[in-house]
Amino acid sequence: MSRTKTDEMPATDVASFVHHLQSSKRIVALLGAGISASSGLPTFRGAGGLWRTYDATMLATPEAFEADPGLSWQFYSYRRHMALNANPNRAHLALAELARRNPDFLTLSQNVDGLSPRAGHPPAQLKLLHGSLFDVKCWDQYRCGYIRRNDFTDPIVPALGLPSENEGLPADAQLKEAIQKKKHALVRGADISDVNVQLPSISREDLPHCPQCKKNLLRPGVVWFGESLPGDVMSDVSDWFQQSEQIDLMLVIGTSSKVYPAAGYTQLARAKGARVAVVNMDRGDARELTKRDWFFEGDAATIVPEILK
Ligand code: BV8
Repeated sequence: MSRTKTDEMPATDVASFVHHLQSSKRIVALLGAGISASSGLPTFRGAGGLWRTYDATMLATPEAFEADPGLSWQFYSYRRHMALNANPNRAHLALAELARRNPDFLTLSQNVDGLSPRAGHPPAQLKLLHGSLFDVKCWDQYRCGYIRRNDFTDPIVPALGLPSENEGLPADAQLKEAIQKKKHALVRGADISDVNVQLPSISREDLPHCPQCKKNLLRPGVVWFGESLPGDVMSDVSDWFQQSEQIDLMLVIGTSSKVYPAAGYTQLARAKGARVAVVNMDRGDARELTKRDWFFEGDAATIVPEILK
């Protein structure tokens, strides 16, 4: 947290937060990878963060998919596998409960892991800003437009099955290590064929293909860097903000607030009067807080159910 004058330090006591929550009507939450950390899913930039080794801006892009769809699909198939084997935690459940209690509460999630929907969060009050690992769509949305939602098959095609556990290193570690080597090659723009990785390079015909146009590959239904957020989601969110005369509270849970336009919603809420409560393991990611706000340091899975009960 950037050092502000002491009289502007945010509150840290739950009592004053609960008092404000009880008198709040219009509430909005922005979720990031940190809310799913306790479900066993690595974050992107935190300690041991998944992307610390993979570098998001290289793998989560259309260019990376075009350069090596097999590598991209192995990265996403691995994350689908991990998310399917994870469970929503008490923070996901507490937010779903708050949505059921308060129709004026809206959750904006940057996460693609499917844990908020699986927590029973009312769908009309949950906006997945960056799509979902479990949506798959034709590479060519312009000419074909095929999209399949809630595809939980794991692996999505046999060729994407994780290397079997009995080949020495646990499959996940082996896959991560191999992808990392290949990723460095991608970053360097080197010819990845000269990168000796254990990762089986998957031929194009073994990757998921679009059943509609029968021509293009299917791609993960997530929003990559440089891509616009889904138009329907963006207009729902802007409608919600426009309909909000005043916003009473914004919860910012488990996010480094580095990715836009998602991170920009906090300022939008402030402009409508919102007081902000940040839940994060790292003070450094709780920025621009004033004495009107709160900062709760620690694990979202522990703190969120506490402060929302
Ligand atoms: C857009 C899906 C415009 C994929 C994700 C050049 C061209 C175009 C745009 C840009 C550009 N340069 C910059 C931009 C903008 C860019 C951007 O913001 N870049 C950043 C890096 C600066 N944004 C975009 O590209 C967006 N699109 O702007 O389009 C446009 C308009 C017209 C035409 C063309 C383009 C699209 C961004 C979406 C990218 N996709 N995900 C995938 O997942 O593979 S983003 C990805 O990062 C995830 O969704 C993730 O959720 C999100 C944000 O990260 P966090 O969730 O915050 O995770 P992180 O690890 O960073 O932090 C975790 C936090 O939790 C930490 O604070 C940690 O302390 C805390 N924590 C850890 N454990 C716990 C915890 N807290 C509590 N409890 C714990 N236990």
